[in-house]
Amino acid sequence: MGKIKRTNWYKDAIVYQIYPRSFCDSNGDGLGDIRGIISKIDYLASLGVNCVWLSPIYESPQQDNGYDISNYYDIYPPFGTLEDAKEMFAKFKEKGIRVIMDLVVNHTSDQHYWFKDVNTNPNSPYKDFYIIRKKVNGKLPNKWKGFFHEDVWTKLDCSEDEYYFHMFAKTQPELNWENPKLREEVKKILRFWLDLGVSGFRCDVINLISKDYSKFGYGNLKLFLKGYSPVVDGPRLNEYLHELYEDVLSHYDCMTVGETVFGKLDTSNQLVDPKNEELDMVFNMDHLNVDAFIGAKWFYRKFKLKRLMKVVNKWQKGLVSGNNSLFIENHDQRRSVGRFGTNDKEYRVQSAKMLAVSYFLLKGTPFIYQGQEIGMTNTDINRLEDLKDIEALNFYPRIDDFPFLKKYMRRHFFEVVRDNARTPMQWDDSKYAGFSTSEPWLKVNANKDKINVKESLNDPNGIIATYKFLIDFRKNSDVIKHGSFDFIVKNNNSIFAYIRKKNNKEVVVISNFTAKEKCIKKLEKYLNYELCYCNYEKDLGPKLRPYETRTYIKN
Ligand code: TEU
Repeated sequence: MGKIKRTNWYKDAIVYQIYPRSFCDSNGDGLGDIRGIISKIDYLASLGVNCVWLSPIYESPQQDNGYDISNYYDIYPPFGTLEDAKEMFAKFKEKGIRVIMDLVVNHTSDQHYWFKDVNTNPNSPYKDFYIIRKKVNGKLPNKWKGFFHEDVWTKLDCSEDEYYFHMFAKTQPELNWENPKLREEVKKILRFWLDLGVSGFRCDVINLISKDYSKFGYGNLKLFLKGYSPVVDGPRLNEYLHELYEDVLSHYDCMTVGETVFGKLDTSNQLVDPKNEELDMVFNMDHLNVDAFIGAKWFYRKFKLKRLMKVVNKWQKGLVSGNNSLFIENHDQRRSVGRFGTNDKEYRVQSAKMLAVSYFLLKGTPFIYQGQEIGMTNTDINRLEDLKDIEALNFYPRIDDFPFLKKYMRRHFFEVVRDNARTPMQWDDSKYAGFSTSEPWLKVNANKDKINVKESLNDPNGIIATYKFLIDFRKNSDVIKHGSFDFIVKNNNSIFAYIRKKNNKEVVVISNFTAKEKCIKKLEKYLNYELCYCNYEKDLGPKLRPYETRTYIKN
């Protein structure tokens, strides 16, 4: 198949992220599955989204919920079969919804046959697929801890002095992209799924695939303080991604969005600059670090709107392609309601709508994470034994390493764990929230009685209605799709207000990020524009009520 002219459809995409194990369980085993997803396609179509991103559905021992793949060419059996997946792709297509798959190729599972062979066979032909080092004078290159707080080196079973490298769990051995044979294998995986009809990939920790081995001697502290520079944005990153583009991606009308951890604006600009032909978009996390010290969520700090505005301004203005990925939630983050200064109790509904409007009309491609559209909240789990996520379970005992902070860190621990985003989708108020007929793998939130899809759909003023409005508005607005961006209130800790402009048309968003009334008299000029959305009824004076948001247009 030759190269084709890409339509860049992703610029008009509205993406919904599905976390399959928590979305919908069709066979009552407590785990979501593909047939469950199929049963909800009409619902997704009714929202108006035109693309879904599926978190991994591949065969996997699920040590990291599928981000540890043991076979890239088949489905995790409890989720279904490859035939089910094909049927799902076809049904999404019928509804005009594209599917992008999660692509996890920085590491495999330790149960992948390549690694199993390497681990047991000293002469394995796959040895060079992984990053293996021998101890020299009894020493490894470094003593780093990885992202999941484990030693990054683990000994191979078949050797006394050879170790493999992993930034995540020891069950996630890191792949060696320097090896051209490995890169050919990755291309095969991409082609396989693209040929089955998927429209692209969300590329997991993609800026980790090239590493700077010359810095592998860095001390522990240096790794952290230097933003993990030996392992992120390595010297051959652009080259590898261009190779994938040239050999595979340019032959399909597809899109890629790369998750870039500790990604910086200048490196992101290289990745998404269309002339470089690497990625289409990146998921940058700067805005998620506004309530964490030094980018580490365990070091929780109070939210300040000013910090968020600074980051939003930087990326809205600074990305060369002009195409940001817009997101406030995903499967690794706690829920947005109750975060970013908002309130998940008495002002939950207003907060959820306000956040929705505030990010959705920025410049870029919006992503919605399952449950966000009904304002799902953080988990009510408060016992360690009820958590499932490897990251949290590994980290908890390490809190003791921070004697001065441990009290503080324990207090905020449950608030920041990834399981917050992973509780079962709340479809209705039945025992297991309509997610399953038996006990789910992770506890359903008790608030499913009032926070669920059925309830929200029945309410003309429900949060879903706001998302439907936003999706529709976006699809039909040239200003939102292609207009410029500017904040109209600067450096403020309460009001988040911006203007989008194209030709003579304008869209203005004004949001109150606090629970207090705020005067917006100085924005009077815009208050005379045509109001097209407000999350309160009537009475639109020059004062914003708690978490109020308004959208005005000038045509
Ligand atoms: O996440 C990358 C990543 O760095 C996260 O582990 C992040 O540091 C953490 O979640 C913040 O709390 C991706 C996937 O999104 C995540 O689910 C996987 O666990 C991880 O890669 C490994 O594949």
